[in-house]
Amino acid sequence: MKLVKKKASEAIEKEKQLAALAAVSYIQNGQVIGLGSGSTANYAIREIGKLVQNGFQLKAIPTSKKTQLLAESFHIPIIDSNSIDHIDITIDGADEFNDDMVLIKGGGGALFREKIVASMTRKQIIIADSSKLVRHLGLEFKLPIEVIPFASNYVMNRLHILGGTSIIRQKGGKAFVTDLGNWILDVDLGHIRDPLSLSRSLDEIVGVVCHGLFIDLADIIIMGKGETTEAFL
Ligand code: ABF
Repeated sequence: MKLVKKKASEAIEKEKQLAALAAVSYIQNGQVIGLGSGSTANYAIREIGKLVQNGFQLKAIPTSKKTQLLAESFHIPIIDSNSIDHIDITIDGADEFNDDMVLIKGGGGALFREKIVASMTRKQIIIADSSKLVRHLGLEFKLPIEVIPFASNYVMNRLHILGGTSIIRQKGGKAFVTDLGNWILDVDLGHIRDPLSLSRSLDEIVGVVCHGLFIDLADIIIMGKGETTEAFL
C-alpha cells in the first residue's frame, strides 16, 4: 500500500511541476510578476529564479512572507506593492477549481494578499495538479475565510445562519495567525451551488476581511495531467 501511495504522491508532484513550467513560459523580460503561495507556486518561483539567474530583468511582488523568503533565496528582486499600478503576470495555486474557473483558495492562509495581488494582475495564471479540479466546489475543501479576531464569534454566528459550520484554524494548539494578523475560519458550507451569491453575502458580514472564493480572478488555469498539462481559458 505504501508503494502505491508513494507513486500517487510522485505523480501529483510531477503534475505540479509541469503546470509551473508551462506557466513560467508566459513570463517576458522586464515584467512585474506576482508570486503565489503554496507548494505548486513554489515550483514556479524556483523556475523564475532560473530566469533571473539567466539575466531576466524582473520585479516581483510576493503574496506571503513565506513566498518572499523563497524568492529572496533565488535572488528574485522584490518590490513594494505600492510602487506600481499593476502587475503583468501572477502565477498562483488553488485548493479547488471548477469548470467555470471559480477557485477556492486560502488553504495556506495567504488568501487576502493573494486576492489583492490577483486584483492588480493583468494575466492571472493559476497552476494546479489534477486533484484540484472538482465538479462541486466546497464538498471536499472547506471555504477559508479571513476574519478580524475581535469579530470571529460574531462572524461564525452569521455563517451559521448561512448554513455554514465554522472552525477557527489552529496551529500549534492556538489560532493560526495570518501575515496580516488575522484569523482563518474554515467553513463547511457543503456544495457551493451559487458562488457569486455566496460571495456577496460573505462580503456583507462585518468582520470578514476576505473569503477564499476567487470569481473572475483567473485568466488561465494550467492543470498538470499525467505527463502533460491542460489549459482552461
Ligand atoms: C495558494 O496555493 C493557496 O491559495 C492555496 O491554498 C494553495 C494551494 O497549495 P498547493 O499548491 O500546495 O496545493 O495559492
